[in-house]
Amino acid sequence: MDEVVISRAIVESYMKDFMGALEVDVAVAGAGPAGLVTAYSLAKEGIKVMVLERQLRIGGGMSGGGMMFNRIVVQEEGKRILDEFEVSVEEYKKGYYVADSLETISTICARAIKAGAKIFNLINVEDVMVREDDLPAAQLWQAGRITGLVLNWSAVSWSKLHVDPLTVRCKVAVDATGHDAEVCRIVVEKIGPKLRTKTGEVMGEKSMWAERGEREILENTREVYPGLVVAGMTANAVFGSPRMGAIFGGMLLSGKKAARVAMELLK
Ligand code: 48F
Repeated sequence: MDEVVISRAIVESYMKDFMGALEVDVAVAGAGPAGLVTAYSLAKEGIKVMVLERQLRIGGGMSGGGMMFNRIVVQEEGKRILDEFEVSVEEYKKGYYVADSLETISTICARAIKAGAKIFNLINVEDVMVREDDLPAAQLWQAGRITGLVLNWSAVSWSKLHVDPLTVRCKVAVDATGHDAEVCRIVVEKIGPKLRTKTGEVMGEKSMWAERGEREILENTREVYPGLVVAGMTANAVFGSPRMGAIFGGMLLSGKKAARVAMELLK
């Protein structure tokens, strides 16, 4: 075996995918359960989608289950999605189903990749691109739309190096960065309080309330700024809804809805 051939294979194969992903229909920030289900649902419809994940591992909070017990609970609607992914699920009590969090997240990730989603780990989304060709620059920040995500290697931000980023152009961006709603916070910081929330800002998630959190997440999964859709815990954080803890049906359902919203916007 030739080490240089191994190196060429890795770099060429990666670059082919990365170059192909620089202009996509949908760019998703965050490879937690919501982002991965969004990516899977879009890719299986033939939509060009890429996912950017800051960490080495994918899966966000799902692998840790509840308090590091690596199990998740889903309700009836969530179970139907796990059945679709062929993840093993056990009924614990009527209306409560339990699954292995590692089996769940690794299966969803594998299915997303097989469906054609391109997932890049160790890349941090640090800014957005905003454009509106017909507008004078002074009005751009009032009425522009998100046209891309700005990225850098996670290692660059972790080591606080000053290295300029690169950019991905997309027709729709999805913020699936979890509790911190990072892309939405960037929009507020750089563009102002222009989100479609009561305050225009990220309202912040409320204390644990599984029933309400799971119910409200679907309503909250929508376009929050032109060209920017929120999915998963970000949706509840942005609209000021409760967190729901280790019940994960809402994340899966939100991922599916985010894909539907993105497809509408692509039309
Ligand atoms: O946190 P995360 O799992 O979000 P989610 O998909 O699911 C939430 C649940 O895990 C759980 C819950 C369920 O009841 O409340 O918390 O909404 O996944 C978010 C992913 O986004 C990555 C982060 O590393 C994680 O894997 N991420 C966050 N900020 C960035 C990012 C960023 N700026 N750039 C790239 N990735």
